[in-house]
Amino acid sequence: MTFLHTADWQMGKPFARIDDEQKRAIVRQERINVLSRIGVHAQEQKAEFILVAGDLFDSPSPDKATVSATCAAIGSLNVPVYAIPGNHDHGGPSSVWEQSFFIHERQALAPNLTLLLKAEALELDSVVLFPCPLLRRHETGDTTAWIRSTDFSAFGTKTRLVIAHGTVQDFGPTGDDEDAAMPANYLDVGRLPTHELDYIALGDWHGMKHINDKAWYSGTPEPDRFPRGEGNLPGHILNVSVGRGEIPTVTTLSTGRLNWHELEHTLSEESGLAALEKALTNDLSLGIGKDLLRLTLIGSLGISALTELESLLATWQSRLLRLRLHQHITISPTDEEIAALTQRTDAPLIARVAEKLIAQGMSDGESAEIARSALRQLHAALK
Ligand SMILES: [Mn+2]
Repeated sequence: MTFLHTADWQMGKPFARIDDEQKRAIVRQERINVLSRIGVHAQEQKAEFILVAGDLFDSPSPDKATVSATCAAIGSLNVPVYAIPGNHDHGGPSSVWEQSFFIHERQALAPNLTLLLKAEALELDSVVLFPCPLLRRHETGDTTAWIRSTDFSAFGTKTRLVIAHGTVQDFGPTGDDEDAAMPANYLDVGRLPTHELDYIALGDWHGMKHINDKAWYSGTPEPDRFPRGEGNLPGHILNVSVGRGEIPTVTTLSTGRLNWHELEHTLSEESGLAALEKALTNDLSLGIGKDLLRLTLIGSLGISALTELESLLATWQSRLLRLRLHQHITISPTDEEIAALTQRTDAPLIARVAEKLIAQGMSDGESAEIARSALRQLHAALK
């Protein structure tokens, strides 16, 4: 028996930090588009159904257009889809799942979608699902705990699948969720009666992650943030083949389209801007309208080179879906530039001012920043 495991679609994620409205729309739309790529995999793999381990929507109150577009995209998947609410789209009173508009659109557009809003076994033809829905954003209890007291004898030889959303281990100070200040939604996977279960489909961690023989995070099918640390592999879904009492065979299928890059680059007078251009064009092979880049620039540049850098960055600002810049460049006038500014026998006052600005611009802080900016203006004015 084969099925697909995915999670963290976060439909309707606003991407508010992308200033350009058109680019923001592209990044948002790609989250809907990824479902058609999941659909192709479902056909090719002959998947019986798709499990969505939480955070189908980015918020418990997505706008109507997001609800309609998501239901239509799910409806075009030609297999049943089973989903639990996660922390972003938790269940409970007045959640999206209870709203009449969602209920209407689900019936009209996505009759193949089943929401698992209760922590109780759901017996299907060949499998039993053990859903662990989140009914609030931060759950202090372990949502998988109810499974421990289940009487499994009733389920015979049907394959048993757990669907849960949360953290299974300390992934770092905030886990993978931007708003989780403490380890809420902790899942004690180690206490599950593993021998009675065949697969544990986990959601919340946005990268693909193998927890044990039976427990996996699929990660988000379309990356939605800049990389965090090693071993994070977003942009995939998992193809799972398993029967009762077997160790599942799990393979990774690629679904992501947008590339979220991270680059730290040191600029120097010797390497100039050519090395940076090469890194962006050849090494990252950044293209138009498909890449986002977090770029950290360190080092120092001369006055003219700094102006050239600004023009280079403006070009990439235009080409990329997003350029998030952390610039720690110090201005370091070339010998030529210093000479041109300070050795002006025709204007000794300018020479003295320039000398002072150069000295002030060497240090850190706001006044150094102002000095560097003043020096650039002086340089431009005298050109
Ligand atoms: Mn989550």
